[in-house]
Amino acid sequence: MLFGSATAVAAGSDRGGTVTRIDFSGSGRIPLRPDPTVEKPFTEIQPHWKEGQPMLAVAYVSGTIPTVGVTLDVSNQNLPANTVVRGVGPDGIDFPPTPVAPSVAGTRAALVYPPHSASRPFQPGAICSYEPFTVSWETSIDGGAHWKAQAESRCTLYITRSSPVREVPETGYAFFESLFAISCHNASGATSDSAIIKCIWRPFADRDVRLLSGDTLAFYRHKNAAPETTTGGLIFTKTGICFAWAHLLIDLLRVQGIQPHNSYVVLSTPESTQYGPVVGMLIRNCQFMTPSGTQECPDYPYVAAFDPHTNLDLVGPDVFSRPGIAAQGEPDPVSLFRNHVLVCLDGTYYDPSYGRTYASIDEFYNVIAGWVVLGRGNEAAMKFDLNGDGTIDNTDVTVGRVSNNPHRLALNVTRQDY
Ligand SMILES: [Ca+2]
Repeated sequence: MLFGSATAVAAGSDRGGTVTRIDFSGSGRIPLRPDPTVEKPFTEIQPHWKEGQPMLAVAYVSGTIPTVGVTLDVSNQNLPANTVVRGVGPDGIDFPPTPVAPSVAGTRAALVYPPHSASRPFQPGAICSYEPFTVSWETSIDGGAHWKAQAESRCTLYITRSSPVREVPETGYAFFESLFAISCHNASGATSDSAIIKCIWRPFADRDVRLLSGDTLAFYRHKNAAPETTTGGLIFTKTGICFAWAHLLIDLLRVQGIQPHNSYVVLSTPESTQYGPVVGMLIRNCQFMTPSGTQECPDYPYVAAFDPHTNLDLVGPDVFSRPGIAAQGEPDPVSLFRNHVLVCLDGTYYDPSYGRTYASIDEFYNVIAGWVVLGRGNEAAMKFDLNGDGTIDNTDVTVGRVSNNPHRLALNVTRQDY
């Protein structure tokens, strides 16, 4: 997905004049926050722009009327005291003609257009993203018979379908600009909940979920066991685990005023079996060689060492984690999990981490390559460096004992709000 240029500035000088300040207000305005940084995790974007600042982003709820005031810097054209200023915006959203007395300083004149409500509201019930929202500011010296374009204001403007669900910053859900960018950009024009869900899902299905900065978000980027479990953490670090990805999908709906209930579906593995504690489920694909542990553990006959760097892949001798199902930002993601989180919307199970959907939980078993329980194995007997320390010793070390039957164990399924 692509956004409009984020580096452009709010004012244009192509009409001879410039906008030196612009203010957005009105009861429908949504206070946006910049994407989180270490220094500024939860600041607000002030709804006004001054010359020299980066392009402003503002947001409103559909059906509300924006209020805008501007200051124009134009050449001194001997403008009379009863100069009339108006703004001509997109989609008939104009700002009414208003007399403004210029204040002249040498060859320049400043025109301060006080805050005025637009001539019409943003289209009710429809999502929109103006990238940018451009208003041409014009003057008339004959009471409105003739108009001269003086300057243009440009800013990014997001329109949500409904009032967003209230922020809960401590859970990582806040009005971050990238949330509005992804949500409003993809769902532009959508009105119904089901249409909005389909549109917002699109970048997930393409495995191309990007922040305003252009950075792609990832699931366990570089196979690091990233601890981020929330939308804020995912946006901040650009990598997160399945919990964060499920939060992100739900939060993109929440900014449109959609609050799905019991949609957060946690799949968890049983704690243990008769053979020992359960390590987790393997996600496809895995390569299974000849099983060497059939006698000790017939239900989990394959023996495998854990990747010593992540513990989240198997590295032989009987099972190798191989590239299989691509995840967000990772064509070859980690493959061993204790749990997983899906989002159930309109009866479909969305798997944001992988950009896949399932008609039922049963269908999810198709992506399971097998199950791993914790056991012990002897390196010398296996002729394999099971703990990855570079030597094969006559010692017992921790190994995985693996079944390649996706239905060997059953997932526990709980549905909740997050
Ligand atoms: Ca060893």
